[in-house]
Amino acid sequence: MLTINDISDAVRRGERISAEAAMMLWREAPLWLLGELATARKRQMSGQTVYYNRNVHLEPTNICLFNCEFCSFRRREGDADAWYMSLDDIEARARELVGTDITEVHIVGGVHPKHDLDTYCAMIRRVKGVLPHVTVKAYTAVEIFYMIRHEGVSIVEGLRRLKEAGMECIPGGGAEIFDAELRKKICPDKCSAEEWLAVHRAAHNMGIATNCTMLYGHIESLEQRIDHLERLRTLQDEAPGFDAFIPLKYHSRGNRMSDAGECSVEDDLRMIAIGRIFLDNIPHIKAYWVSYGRATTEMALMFGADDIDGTIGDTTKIYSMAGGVARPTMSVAELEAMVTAAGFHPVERDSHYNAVVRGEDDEAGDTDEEDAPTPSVVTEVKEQDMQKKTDTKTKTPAAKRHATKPRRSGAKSSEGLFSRVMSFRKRYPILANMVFIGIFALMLLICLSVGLKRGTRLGSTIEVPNLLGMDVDDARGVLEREDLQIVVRDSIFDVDLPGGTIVDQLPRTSSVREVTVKPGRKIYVTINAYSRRMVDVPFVAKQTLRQALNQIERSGLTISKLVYEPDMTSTDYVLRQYVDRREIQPTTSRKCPVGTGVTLTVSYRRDEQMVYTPRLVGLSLQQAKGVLWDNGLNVGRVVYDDSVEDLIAQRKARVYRQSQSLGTMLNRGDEVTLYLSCDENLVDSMNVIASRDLKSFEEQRRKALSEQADSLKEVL
Ligand code: V47
Repeated sequence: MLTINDISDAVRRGERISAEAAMMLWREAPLWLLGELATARKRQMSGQTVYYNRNVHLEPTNICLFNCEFCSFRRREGDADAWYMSLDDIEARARELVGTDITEVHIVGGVHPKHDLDTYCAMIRRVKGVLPHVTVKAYTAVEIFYMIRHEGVSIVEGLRRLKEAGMECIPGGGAEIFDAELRKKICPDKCSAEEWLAVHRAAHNMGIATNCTMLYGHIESLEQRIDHLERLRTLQDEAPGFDAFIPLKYHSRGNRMSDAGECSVEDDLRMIAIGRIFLDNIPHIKAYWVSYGRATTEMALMFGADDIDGTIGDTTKIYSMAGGVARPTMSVAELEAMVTAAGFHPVERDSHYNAVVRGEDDEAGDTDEEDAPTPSVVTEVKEQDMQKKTDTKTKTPAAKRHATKPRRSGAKSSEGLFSRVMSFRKRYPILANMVFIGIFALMLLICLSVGLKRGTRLGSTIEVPNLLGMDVDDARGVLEREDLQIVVRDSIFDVDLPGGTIVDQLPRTSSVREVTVKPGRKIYVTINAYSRRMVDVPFVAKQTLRQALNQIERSGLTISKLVYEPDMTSTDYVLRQYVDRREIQPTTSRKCPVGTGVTLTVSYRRDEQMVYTPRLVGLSLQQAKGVLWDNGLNVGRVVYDDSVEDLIAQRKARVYRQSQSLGTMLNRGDEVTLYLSCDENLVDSMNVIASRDLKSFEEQRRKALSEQADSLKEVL
């Protein structure tokens, strides 16, 4: 029989839990345990990071054809508080945002009877025309399904047109609750669960990332909640593309479901935690602060949420009209403070969960590194100021009197010294002036050196620790203890490495190369991303293999396999390309996670079927792969020796042996097994042998070629 302990152990081991287990956790697990388990799951998926973004919402109209029971936003045409923005109004609004630092405009509103697919596309175009660098996250699947059906086109065609207009991702709204009976009760006009899921499935297959939501805390049952989550999880298994799940707490003011009341904060925390634990394939859980308010959002971070949404700038009315946060706005400093207060590390993200790296000038309140007073100096100044204040404030009248009383003995001795100095000056004026100048110069020198030492801490330096392979959060702790700062500069994606692992650092340091810096300095690191960045798949067929390899590498994808096919006319010409066994056509617009493999079908003339095995010893795995592909061969098994202890060592390891030695004749497309080691002596000595082999191979080739040329001459 399933127990809470079994389920907890499974979650801690990073395993998936069943719907039954999720229900049991919800009903029976104490709140603290849910917090612990959801946090464990969160750590497995996004470390200590909590994301926020700089965004605005654009709600073009609140006039809506649909009439959902829970909606406080919807108005009928002609209602006194209905609004409608024309395309010009939308463009004017976008113009107001020029020069701000937002990265996302989230467009969502009522389903207006006069809007068709072209209107929706035009809205996006107007925004993108004015804000080309800002991501447009637009329209719920409900709006999309309506406009597509109204237009009489397929979902794929509708999405293609929206994407062409500039829509980059789709928000998660409109999901409400999937259960058909309940959906009929609370939002009878909206598209069905299957239609909502079909829009998201099609978007994912087209490489468009989306979010998903669930409206909870009204009249739904626990079974209906878990059923909703299960349908999301299944879709994500079949067609991955959800970036975040956003549980949306029902707000009861001003709508026809007010009698249902609102659920407790405990329910909110359980919802977030179960969402995090159950949806093990959705990278992020967003606690939408506009809906939850600040206090619950902060607590949500302890229950598995790793995103709190953005700055908003008082641009959405959906929640304020239903009793959520009124005039929602948060500054970056406030968002970051909320995350830090909960013990997590705030990271600004773009709409695809890439960390936004801003120049120092962009960072509000950031000062020039060289000019800024170092922390200890700032503390000293503050302490001196404090001392001054307490001196004047706290002195009693008696103490003040005491402070102004002349100190007799001291006064006497200083008077004596002064008159002796003056008489020396009278007697030897030149000498006295020289002595004064000397003393003054000495004092200036001392002041300068003390000042410089304080200002730049010239005296003290710190050895930069080697952070490669460390988790970014652990590294942050290490650097903070050393009085250094960490800045995540870039991210890569390696499926085999845990998210948050540091794969590069600047300045670099190693056991043979120590680097020292001044305290307070920034160490820039590149980490392995927690979730994959999506990139466009380039169309590379009808090009030479070399050109195709270059383009694939530049796009962030990799080669799965080269499949050779005989051809009458050419060798090393790409005939076709596939991703996940699906052929990519010139018109295919496909996005894939970074690092996805592309299979290329490549031509060869029968007389050019054979190739020589190239020299691979001494190369890293990445370099060896490139050389093999360049030579028309595939990578076979990759075998590491005992010196390669972890995934970071794998990146450093070099080939010391190859299954077919240099110069062996192989068929195009054959595989070569690579043996790698971190043992520098082993790699070096094998390299020496490989260099010798290369020399004799080249000599043999030269000889064979000249013999061929000679026999050709004889024939002629
Ligand atoms: O679909 C409407 C909900 C959603 C109420 O994808 C209500 O990043 C509670 O989906 N009480 C629209 N909820 C908002 C939305 C959203 C918000 C923030 C971020 C993202 C994202 C998406 O708001 C609707 C509906 O489920 N909603 N009325 C109400 N009274």
